[in-house]
Amino acid sequence: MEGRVIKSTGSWYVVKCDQKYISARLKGKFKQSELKLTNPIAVGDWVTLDLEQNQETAVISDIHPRENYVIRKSTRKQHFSHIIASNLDQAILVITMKNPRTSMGFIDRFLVSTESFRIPAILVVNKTDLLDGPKAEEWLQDIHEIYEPLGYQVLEVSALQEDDLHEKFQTLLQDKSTLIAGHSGVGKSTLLNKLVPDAEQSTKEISSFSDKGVHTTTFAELFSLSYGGDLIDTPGIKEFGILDVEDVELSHYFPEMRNYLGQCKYNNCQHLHEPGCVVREKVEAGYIHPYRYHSYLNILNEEDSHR
Ligand SMILES: Nc1nc2c(ncn2[C@@H]2O[C@H](COP(=O)(O)OP(=O)(O)O)[C@@H](O)[C@H]2O)c(=O)[nH]1
Ligand SMILES: [Mg+2]
Ligand SMILES: [Zn+2]
Repeated sequence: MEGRVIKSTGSWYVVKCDQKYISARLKGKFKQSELKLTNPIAVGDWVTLDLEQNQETAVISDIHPRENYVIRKSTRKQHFSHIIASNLDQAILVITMKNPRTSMGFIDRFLVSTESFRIPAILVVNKTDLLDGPKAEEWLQDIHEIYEPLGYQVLEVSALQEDDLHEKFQTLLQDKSTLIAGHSGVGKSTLLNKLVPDAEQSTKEISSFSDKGVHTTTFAELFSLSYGGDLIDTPGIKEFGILDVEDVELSHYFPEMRNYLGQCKYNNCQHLHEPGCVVREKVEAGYIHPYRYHSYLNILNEEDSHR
């Protein structure tokens, strides 16, 4: 049998096979990739599984190669990584101006991550009902003006007040696997429950036979959309760690810098103070937004301090 892992609680996995949900586990040692992982199997993985004699539970015997995945550094084990989710078509970052405020720096870190994973990203501005006054208008305008020219779609919603979100998001979500991320409190669950009305219910049903008291709130979970496709909720993710991005590579993950990269005087230019740096010239000439360049410098600094 084949299926897709929709939930992981540590030792048990919930696998969706056709329309059925099966509790499955791994038996014995599992062949790992060259990555050092804390979780051998992740939400979004396609797996082969064999039913056990009771016909209710199954053993996972094989994992299909991942098309892509998002990963973060393990908080528990040094030099280990944790796969958050795999086989994604796109990622939505839910952002809010207030309650809580999402900083541009956070948005840019997220976008560097998705660029490095080669996953298209969309920004969904939530809680627009709370936005009024010139400050809010300016913030919203900045978001559109900075990110849309880079190829990131920006959508505005009020997950709390809008009731037609299922239809509003159909073109975007249909037949795709979409990861949903964002700070805690931005409204991911509220949005998810409008897009998958039975999400709360299905979570509870599946939980009852596999969880055994494990805290699942920090694990990702996959929910199926009625028009095809699915959403992967990622609670408890503060940010994706930017793994394996070398300093000289970082600018590759800023789409607005990519075009100029071959043009700097030095081919290992980090676009700081090097003479003949075309990226810096473009910042000064207004072709690259100063906020974005600022984020670039911050990420470069942070990454250095981790080494
Ligand atoms: N005003 C307003 N509040 C919202 C909106 N969406 C969600 N909230 C509220 O924000 C809080 C956090 O929402 P939740 O969905 O739990 O956020 P999550 O942590 O990202 O899953 C809840 O009290 C929601 O009712 C919105 O569009 N407008
Ligand atoms: Mg939530
Ligand atoms: Zn340069």
